[in-house]
Amino acid sequence: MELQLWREMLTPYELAVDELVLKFRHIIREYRNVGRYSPIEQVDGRVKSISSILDKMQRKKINVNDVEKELEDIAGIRVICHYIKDIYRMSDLLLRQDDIHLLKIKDYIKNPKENGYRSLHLVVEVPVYLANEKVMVPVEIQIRTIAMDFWATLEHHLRYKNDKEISDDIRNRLSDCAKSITDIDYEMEDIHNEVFGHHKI
Ligand code: 0O2
Repeated sequence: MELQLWREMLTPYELAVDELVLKFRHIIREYRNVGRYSPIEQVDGRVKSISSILDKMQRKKINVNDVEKELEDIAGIRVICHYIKDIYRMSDLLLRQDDIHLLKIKDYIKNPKENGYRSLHLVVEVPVYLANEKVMVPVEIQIRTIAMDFWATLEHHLRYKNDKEISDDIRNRLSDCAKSITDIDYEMEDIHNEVFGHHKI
């Protein structure tokens, strides 16, 4: 596909990312305006680069005509929360908005991946208004704690920025790190509950 066609195809995804980042920024602002702490530490969005899309198409043997149907994370939002309970609260808050249509939930917190990866993934559809039409755009929202993000960021770097295959030993050590980080996540949440009680945020 020509570069110009890729750019045209990706435009609605860019608008959808902007829209969703804004929604989360509004949530953060609302908490801060009433003097409450915001359970969201950070929110970022991106549209997958053309080269990453091509890599993933190759890896998953996806034909160019099926790319929009098959790739759910062309548009991606990452929301970093403080505590595990915040992840589910933020997900509920978002899904209550009536222009957000849930397509899929993958709960890698309740069911972590074999390598130890944890995060809540929502695939939602949002309306985007182009000059002459309204289109529904799928967006993958990854919601995770600071601790989950710490592990995922370093693991991603070790896996993707490395030409060598990861050995079983390294795989096991990464999985052990994921377990320790999970324990710390729960302990920090316990401490938070003890200090602040189980107040609704
Ligand atoms: P990037 O560079 O972050 O965009 P798959 O991608 O085959 O694992 P699928 O069905 O496409 O699986 O969707 P899934 O499981 O929801 O994963 C999509 C994204 O979640 C990945 O995108 C990563 O961002 C993140 N992710 C999933 N599993 C892992 C993992 O084991 N480690 C880390 N660090 N991140 C993970 P991309 O396109 O793989 O990468």
